[in-house]
Amino acid sequence: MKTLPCWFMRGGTSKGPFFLAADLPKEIAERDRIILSVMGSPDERQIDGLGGATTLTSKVGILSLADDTLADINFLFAQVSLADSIVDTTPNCGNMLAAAGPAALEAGLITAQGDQTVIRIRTLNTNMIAEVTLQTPGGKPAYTGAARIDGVPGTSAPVLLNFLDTAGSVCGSLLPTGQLCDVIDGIRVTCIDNGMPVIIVAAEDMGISGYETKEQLNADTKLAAHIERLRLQAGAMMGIKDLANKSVPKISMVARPQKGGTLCTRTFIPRTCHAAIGVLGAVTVATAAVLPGSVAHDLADLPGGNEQYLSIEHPSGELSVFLKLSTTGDVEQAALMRTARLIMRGEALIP
Ligand code: NQM
Repeated sequence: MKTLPCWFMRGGTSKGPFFLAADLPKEIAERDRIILSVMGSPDERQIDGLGGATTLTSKVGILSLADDTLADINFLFAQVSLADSIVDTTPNCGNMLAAAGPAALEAGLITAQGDQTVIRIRTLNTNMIAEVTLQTPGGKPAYTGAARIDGVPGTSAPVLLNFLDTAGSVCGSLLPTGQLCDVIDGIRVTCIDNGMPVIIVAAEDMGISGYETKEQLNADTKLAAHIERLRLQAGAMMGIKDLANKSVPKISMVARPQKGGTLCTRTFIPRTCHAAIGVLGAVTVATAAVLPGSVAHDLADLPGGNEQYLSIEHPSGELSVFLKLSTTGDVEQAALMRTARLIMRGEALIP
């Protein structure tokens, strides 16, 4: 058996093993063969690996030291397919990003700066830099505290994510079709990428209320087929290639807020409904909400002002996104809070 040092982390509402790039093969096909074996893919149950048999628990983080002064560490996120031998490193994952700092400290890649540590992390997926603030009392990442996020039981230490350059992460521009709103098969859509390529559509236009449970939506095979048709068309208009093998764009179906928040969402990532909403998915939906003329703007109950906390409602609660707008109404900065935890450390074994 080959042995691979491994830190199994929860980051926000996702979890998965973290590895050091130096411990993995450089050759991508060989690297992916090892990742698939560790996770137990392809297999919907991932019975022969560490994967948790859902998209949110079939994720991997790969860490290395940055070789420039803009970042401290590099983080490559990999979405591992359950059904196929696919390791997709196209998009970012803001949830796994929340675990990248603690994992880098645990692995000894970097050291803490005091009771609080600020790390600049480059996501190699899209070459985006985030400034991440961790609690590190006694030089170690804290996993206890009063911070609470919907979708995770209990409380923990906060991990603050400050995104510095998210626009056009995968697609190259914030509005990849050049429009705030397009019409596909008679349905108004907003195609947008502020950290995650997302197609935003009014839930009502997809024949749902937008307040259904994740289980109800996942059982709706007609809706799934409609979403995939829309995704293939909108994805091509967004310039994304090889859509069948990609985990982007996601589709967020939006409705008026139901629980005092800004906007209600049900997000497919992209073939099953998210139990909550992805971090950068939420940043992207929040960004659309502040842009007059977008599908999201029409349904949003906006707090207003140049610095806004937008509460993005989702099936298991809400995710608050802080947006700073320029005087011309462009989104200049996005930030939010997550929590993370080291669950296990040891060695993954590969036959
Ligand atoms: O959008 C799910 C998640 C994600 C990605 C997904 C994420 C993000 O909840 O930044 O966090 O949309 O596939 O981990």
